Amino acid sequence: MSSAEVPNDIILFHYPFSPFAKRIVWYLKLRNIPYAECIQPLTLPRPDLAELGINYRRIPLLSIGRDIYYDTRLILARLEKSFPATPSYPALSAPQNKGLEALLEKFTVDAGIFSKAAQSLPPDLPVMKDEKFLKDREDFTGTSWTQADRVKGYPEALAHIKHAFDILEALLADGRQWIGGTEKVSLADIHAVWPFNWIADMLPKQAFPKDQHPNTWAWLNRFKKTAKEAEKSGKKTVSLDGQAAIKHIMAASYHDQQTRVDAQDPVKLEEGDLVSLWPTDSGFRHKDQGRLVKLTKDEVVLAIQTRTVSHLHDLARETRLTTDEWMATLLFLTRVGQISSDVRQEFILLSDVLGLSLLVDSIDHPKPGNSTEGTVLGPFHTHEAEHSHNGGSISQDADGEPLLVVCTVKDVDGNPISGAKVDVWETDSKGFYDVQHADSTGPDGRAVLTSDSTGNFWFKAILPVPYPIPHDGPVGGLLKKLNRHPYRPSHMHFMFDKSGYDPLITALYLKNDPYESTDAVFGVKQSLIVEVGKVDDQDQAKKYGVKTGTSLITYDFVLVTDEAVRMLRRSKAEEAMNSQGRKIRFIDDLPVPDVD
Ligand SMILES: N[C@@H](CCC(=O)N[C@@H](CS)C(=O)NCC(=O)O)C(=O)O
Ligand SMILES: [Fe+2]
Repeated sequence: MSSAEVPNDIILFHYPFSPFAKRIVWYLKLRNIPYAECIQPLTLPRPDLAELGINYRRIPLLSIGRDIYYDTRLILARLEKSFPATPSYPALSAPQNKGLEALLEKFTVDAGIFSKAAQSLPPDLPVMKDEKFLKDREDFTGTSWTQADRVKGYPEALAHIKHAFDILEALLADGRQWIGGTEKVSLADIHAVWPFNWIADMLPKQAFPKDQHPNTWAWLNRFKKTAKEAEKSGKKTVSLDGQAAIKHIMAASYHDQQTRVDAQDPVKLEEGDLVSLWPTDSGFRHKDQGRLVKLTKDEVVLAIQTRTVSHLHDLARETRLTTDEWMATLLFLTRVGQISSDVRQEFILLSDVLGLSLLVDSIDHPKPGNSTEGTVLGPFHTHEAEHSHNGGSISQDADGEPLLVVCTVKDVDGNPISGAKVDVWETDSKGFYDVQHADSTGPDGRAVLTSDSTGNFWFKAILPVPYPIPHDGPVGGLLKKLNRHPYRPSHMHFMFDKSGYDPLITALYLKNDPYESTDAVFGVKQSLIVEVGKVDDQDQAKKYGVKTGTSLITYDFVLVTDEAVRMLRRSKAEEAMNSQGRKIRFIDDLPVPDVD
């Protein structure tokens, strides 16, 4: 598929400062092959690429249809194959020079000229004063880019580059116009020219004086002029923004239909294997994962899928899903969407009754044994609650049984945490949250409090009652089919927020509730069950401004630091994967299967 906006279905992802990208730009321009481009930022992040599921960080990349090619060597080989010479796309490669082309490519890509040139970038270049750029390139090369370390490397880098200039000068010594001895510019020139052109533009001229390399300088200028002319006379390149590029790629078809996995390849991989792939020279910290589609001596092709997609496919494979079953699922999900609104969130309910909300919470917010466990958020938290002071009442429901709640917030060592933001919410005495009343006039049964200097907070509320989750919609229908009731045991929700600590979303459940062990959303945990007491002495009643005999809940909440949770999340991931006999590695804190 090709459209007017994306000529030849080609999109080049690059930025103008990249000498590697120039190889491709020159090639396309000199061969008169029209294409589109999508300009990328000079440093990470590159959200367009991330949205395409690409981790590879090097520039340029080139898409043809739905296939995305990494690395200029592969891109050029692919373009040579896909665009054989025609009168409109004149040949650039000279058959008699194939060997020289290969040698020159090896020389400029693999002999380290680019990295030595990058090492000798002059300190007065604007990017070299940009901390963000320097940090970004440290990630790219895995080496230090501090001024001090760079200065140390200059002499060796310059000597290396000078040696490379000498080799070019020798190749051009017989006075030839083009490096392959051709009449016109050829692919051999493109393979040779790009790092030297970059160096010539960038480094002070006295580093490589013209009189020492006269033929090289003349050839560089000749190339530049020829490339410029080709650019002027050819079609203007179409520029796409990221979204347009993504849209085009996702709607395109695969360009390369000749996929096969070479069984003789020493890596012994099979089609469909989950594979990680990364460059070994630079940008090696950014690894892609995908299913192996093609493996030949020159090419590895992966089908990049997000894990959700590959697991969804596995679900279908494993359960031998029928067309009817899948259609019923889609119609069910459609109904879940249709009934949802600003005040009704059927998807959260669905996630809750499937036990998924609780599972996700326990994976993402694991809690060490001595801290308060989390539980489901549920669909009824809002951001409308008013700020309340300690001792205030959060409920205006006169039918509710008065309740005093007195709590502390501490860290795992028992130190009080002051200034923690505490969100509290509960239903009215009929089991409905404020947002469920069509005639609701504002927040009720909810408040935002702040723990005081001793880590205490307290408020007046009403005794929670059991309530059914909304069950007049598709989720209710599902529960019925499963012979499950829709009730949640009596509870009150709490959410804690304090910088440096892992956010805690939890709830307290009343002991001896009839639904204690059959909660429709699996939220109850032993450690969160509380016994309701009574305010029994006068002093206490006075202190909190309640009558003696008022119901009382007390609880000591314990928060854990972000860092402790991060460590625990990691060790639990390792444990979970190892117990399934799977080897994993961590990439950006996410466990991914390790293949070697
Ligand atoms: N071997 C790769 C090298 C590409 C490369 O190193 N490109 C540089 C820009 S010239 C790069 O990616 N720099 C880091 C970045 O832009 O993220 C190729 O031929 O495409
Ligand atoms: Fe609730």
